[in-house]
Amino acid sequence: QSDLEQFQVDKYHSYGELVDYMYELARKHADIVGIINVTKSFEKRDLLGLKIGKRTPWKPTIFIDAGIHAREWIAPATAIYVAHKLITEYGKNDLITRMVDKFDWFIVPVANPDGYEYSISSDRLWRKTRSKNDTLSKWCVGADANRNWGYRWGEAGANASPCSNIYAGSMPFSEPEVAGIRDFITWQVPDLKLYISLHSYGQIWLAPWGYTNMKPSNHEDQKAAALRALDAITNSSGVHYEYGTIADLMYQASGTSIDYMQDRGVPYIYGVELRPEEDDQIYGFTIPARFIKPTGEEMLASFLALAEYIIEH
Ligand code: ING
Ligand code: ZN
Repeated sequence: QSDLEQFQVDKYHSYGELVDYMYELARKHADIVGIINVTKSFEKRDLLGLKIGKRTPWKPTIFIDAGIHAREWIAPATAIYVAHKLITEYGKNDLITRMVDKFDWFIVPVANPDGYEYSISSDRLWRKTRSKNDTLSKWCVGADANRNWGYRWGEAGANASPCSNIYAGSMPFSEPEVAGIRDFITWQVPDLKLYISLHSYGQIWLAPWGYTNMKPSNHEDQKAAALRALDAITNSSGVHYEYGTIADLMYQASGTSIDYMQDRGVPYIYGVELRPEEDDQIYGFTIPARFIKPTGEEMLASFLALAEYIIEH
């Protein structure tokens, strides 16, 4: 039996195992899958992802990242689950086939591999990157990769202390992972239509902005698309996700990837807080692996619904 058949998408894995699996998918399905090499992490890991789509030029693109926060393990697992489904159901499932034909899907399952590995080896609830800043952060390591983006950097809902869990970093894009994703999207992702960043937890579907309670000018269209995604989730699993802007529904947060993409003019942008629900008292970030499949299924359904909405509009 090959590695591909042995890999369990409904289990948690080390970064190395996920990388091996991505290479395996690209090798076995070379007609629609390629490995993307985004950058190197602070600790010199290759930050890799998948490009899923037929090899034809000029397609609109969808970019999904997960694991920007180390401890949110359900997010990388969900991204891998979705990727595996898009790839293995291509040519079998009609909706998947159509949406893989129409779009290039870029999926980066672990945007913060150093932090992810650290959350496995040393501190399960680690959130930040693992960068070391000699002058400032003698004792405290890492920055919040979701406060490090260069739009409204360091404003409300971010912290200037390296010891804070929402430390914005020494400057915008100080974290190589964040700068690498910015550069990749700038130079290698033409016609980006939909950006989704997977987090946990709370079952919340988030739209821009994070830095302010004001609404972007295309808020109503983003909301209409999001409601389609929420319908798809309901039809898939029956689970409820709340919808709102980051600042309205959660808290003010500046320097997030969401706000950066909105400022760049990407038309549809969402952050998703995956399972469990917000007031969950049992699992939180340490949600058991048996929830990967239903969470993956509901996200796949929602992403496909968004892709369809985008084609219609
Ligand atoms: N929550 C997010 C945080 O960075 C968020 C809120 C989610 C902002 C998605 C932007 C996009 O604080 C978690 N759980 O990390
Ligand atoms: Zn997060």
